[in-house]
Amino acid sequence: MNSPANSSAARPSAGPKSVAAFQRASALMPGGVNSPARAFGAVGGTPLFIERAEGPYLYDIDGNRYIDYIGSWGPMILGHAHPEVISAITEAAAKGTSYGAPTEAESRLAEQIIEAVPSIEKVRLVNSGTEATMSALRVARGATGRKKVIKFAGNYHGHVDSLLVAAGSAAATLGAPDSPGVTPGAAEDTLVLSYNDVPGLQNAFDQHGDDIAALILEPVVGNMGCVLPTMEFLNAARDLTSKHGSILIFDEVMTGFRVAYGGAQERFGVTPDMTTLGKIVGGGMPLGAYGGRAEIMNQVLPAGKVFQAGTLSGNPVAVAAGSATLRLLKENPPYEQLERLADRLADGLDRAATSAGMAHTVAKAGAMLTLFFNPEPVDCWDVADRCDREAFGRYFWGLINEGIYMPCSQFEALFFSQQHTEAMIDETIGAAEKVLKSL
Ligand code: HOZ
Repeated sequence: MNSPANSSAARPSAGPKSVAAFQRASALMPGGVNSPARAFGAVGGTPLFIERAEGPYLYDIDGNRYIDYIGSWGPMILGHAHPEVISAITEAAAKGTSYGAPTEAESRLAEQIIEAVPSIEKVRLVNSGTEATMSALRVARGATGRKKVIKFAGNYHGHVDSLLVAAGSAAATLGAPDSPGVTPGAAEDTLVLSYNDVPGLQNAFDQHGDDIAALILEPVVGNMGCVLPTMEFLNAARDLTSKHGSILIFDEVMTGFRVAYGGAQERFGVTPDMTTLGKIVGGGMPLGAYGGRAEIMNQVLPAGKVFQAGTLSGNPVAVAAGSATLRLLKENPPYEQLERLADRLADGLDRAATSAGMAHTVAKAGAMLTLFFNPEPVDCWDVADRCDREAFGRYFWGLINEGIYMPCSQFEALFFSQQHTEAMIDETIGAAEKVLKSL
């Protein structure tokens, strides 16, 4: 790769333009960013300021090019600036960017979602994954008339008050899994359990079964690194919620249209009652969705009484991006190719870490993957929490220096796109070999 990022001089931090941009931003915005995950808090140093992105690459304002393994934290499965998505966006924008009135395009996207996701018979479009999970919980509580919700430590469902307890993602990364500002009242009906702990789940239902409105989980966790569920755990979640009349919600904001076109529920053959979506469903624009069985979704106003609304919900530009993305994924499914590349990357990182004598494990599902700096198989937050964060930070910056942009936290899965090639994966493995040996 012919880029300054690959020059032999070690660059311990961002380039001078990013450093200056971050100083300016820090005076204007809290921590210099509009979302904490991107602030490099867990790896130290200054975040890279991005000028543009194309296909599998990010370009920073200092003129460096990187193979991108965050893909905007999930949405960019087709690669950045896919020509057909960009033309759908520009065509829609030329007709006006927001109407506050229904469009036929919303029904097209709704049909695409319903056709793809096994659990969804009816869907509501919103603006983000956070909005989707917040709304799904309200509907579940409204539909059941119950208050309690089960979530799992290290799972992250956006910054919804009642779910911002033992949260993963930036909340875990930056040491604020239970945010100040979340009142005890908001969180008192949230039961936090350990992921993959079937006896713990059984016990919670034995004690509180008839009070539990919903159980929400990431069916592959992306927010404590990539953590896989056991089938026993998913089946227990399905059986216990059915038995107790609780609503099972799969948060597929990360996994939807990524680990399979129909998400983790298609991949594992376990169908929840409700599903939340974000990221890929918006094709890189701000769009989320929640849906489920018709009888549940018919509780939502104006069909039912559970209130949820939004001026920009079903926004025509976001809908155009999402709809084009789903169409392209359906017409030309990249999933087998992504799976092959994930195998290649996982094997290569495993070999690189082994030959560097670095204690590690690798976990993956489709085009999401994590190299954990921990020799134990990571199956829940307590194990994830024991990873060597300091080694991860040095690995991260070493790779940046090699032109590889990984997630800036041990507790975020990496994502790649259909524009990534075997040669890029091999280049990444080569860079990881070099960096890991130097740690
Ligand atoms: N919530 C995203 C990661 N799990 C990060 C969003 C961002 O900072 O851009």
